[in-house]
Amino acid sequence: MFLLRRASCCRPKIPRFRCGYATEAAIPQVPKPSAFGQPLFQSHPHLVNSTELTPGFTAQEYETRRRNLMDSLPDSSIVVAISGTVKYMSGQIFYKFRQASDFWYLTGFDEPNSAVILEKTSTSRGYRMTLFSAGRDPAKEKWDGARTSFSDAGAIFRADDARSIDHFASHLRSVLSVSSNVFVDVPPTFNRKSSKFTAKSILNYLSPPLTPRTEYDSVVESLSSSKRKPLAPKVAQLRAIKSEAELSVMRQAADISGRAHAKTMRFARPGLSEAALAAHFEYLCSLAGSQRPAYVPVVASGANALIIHYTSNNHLISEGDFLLIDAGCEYNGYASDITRSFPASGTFTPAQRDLYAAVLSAQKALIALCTEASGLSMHQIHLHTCVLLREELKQIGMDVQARDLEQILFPHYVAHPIGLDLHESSNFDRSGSLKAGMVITIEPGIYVPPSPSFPKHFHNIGIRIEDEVVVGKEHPVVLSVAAPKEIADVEGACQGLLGFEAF
Ligand SMILES: [Mn+2]
Repeated sequence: MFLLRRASCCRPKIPRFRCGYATEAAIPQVPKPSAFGQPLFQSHPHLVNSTELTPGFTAQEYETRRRNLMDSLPDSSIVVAISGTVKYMSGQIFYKFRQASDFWYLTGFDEPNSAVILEKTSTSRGYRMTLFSAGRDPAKEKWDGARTSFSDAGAIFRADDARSIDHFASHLRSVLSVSSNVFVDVPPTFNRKSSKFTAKSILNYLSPPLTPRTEYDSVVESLSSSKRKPLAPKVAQLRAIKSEAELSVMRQAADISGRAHAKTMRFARPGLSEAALAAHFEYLCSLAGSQRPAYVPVVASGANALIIHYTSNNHLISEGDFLLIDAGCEYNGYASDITRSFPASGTFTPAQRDLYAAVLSAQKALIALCTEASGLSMHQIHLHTCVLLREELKQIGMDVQARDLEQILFPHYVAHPIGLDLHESSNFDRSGSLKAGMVITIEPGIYVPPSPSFPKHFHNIGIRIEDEVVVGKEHPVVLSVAAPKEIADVEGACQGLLGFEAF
């Protein structure tokens, strides 16, 4: 009795999101190991519900994405999307696999060494889908875990045909001859050395080589023709506007990260290492169901906060330090990205308070502009940031030139689109008007170097306040509300007055 009570009261609270916990009475009985290469309802009902293909998304959602993509392309087009590959840290030591974003967006299929070909047709579906994957291999699965069979892959992921990746090159060749436009991306990481995106890399990319060299070469020659067009800008147009399901998952990702920020404020204290705060944040996110950090976190104490991408995170926190944490988790495929700044002591000094209030005031004014009705572009919001920050600084006794602001005090951009990727910027038009359903960050900052040009009491303070904002027709919606931001709330979180415990 005693032991039982002790055990139950020591258990962690059940986190708010699906993360692998269930009450004992409701532990679903499923066969182990799984027969699939990724969590599905059949194998992981605690992660994927009966209406979903991947956590948070129905098969119909993926169907709609493919349909929208094919509808945006001219007749006689095909789309070729390639999976990610396992990346290696060193020798045979691999990193945890992460699927390529566009391939994931179009299929929901989470295995490496896979590809999909979509052929535009005049059928009611609008396209034909062929999914290529590694398929079952008991010898390899004994080492690396289950893979989805071709028949399951076809049925579950709604492919007209699902077959071995060994057939990819020959199938590609057969459809190339009857297509006028081939939308395909060469994986951008492949040819860093030469900085050239050659068509050859697409087939080299799939490893190990799966069909004879000669067959690759002939397909490559076809791909090199003028038919070939980049796929990423087309998919980016769709990815820029988030669906309700995407917004829901992004809110959960931001909620997990926001609560981890609040708890890490409580956990922080002078004498701890920056690394301990990073570890604490990542632990809390993982426990809440996040699959990985969305990026290497910045945990910067004192003057380290002046380094925008400070990620060594290995100094000790001193008494009186102001801290900057830029950290976010990835949850069910979607990134979150939040920055908070707070005093290590739990109480702002007058100088920290003045500078923080200036950045916060600008940040809130900028968020209010994130509407379709404003007619503004992301770039106009950036320009407005520079004006606002100068006005705010003037009010606290820092009268700075525009040049000093943009080159020294606020040297980075104020926003970037976010979604499956942390920075969905490469195909995003910064000068296009914001549209409802876009999600962007708003992240003004001020970083004061120890220069006689600036008031001494602000020296070595670095502040950034970053939220994720859904652009609305008339009103913006902040996804990252769980992370305390107002001065009273930040002090409350640090001092344990907001109801957030450190763990
Ligand atoms: Mn960011």
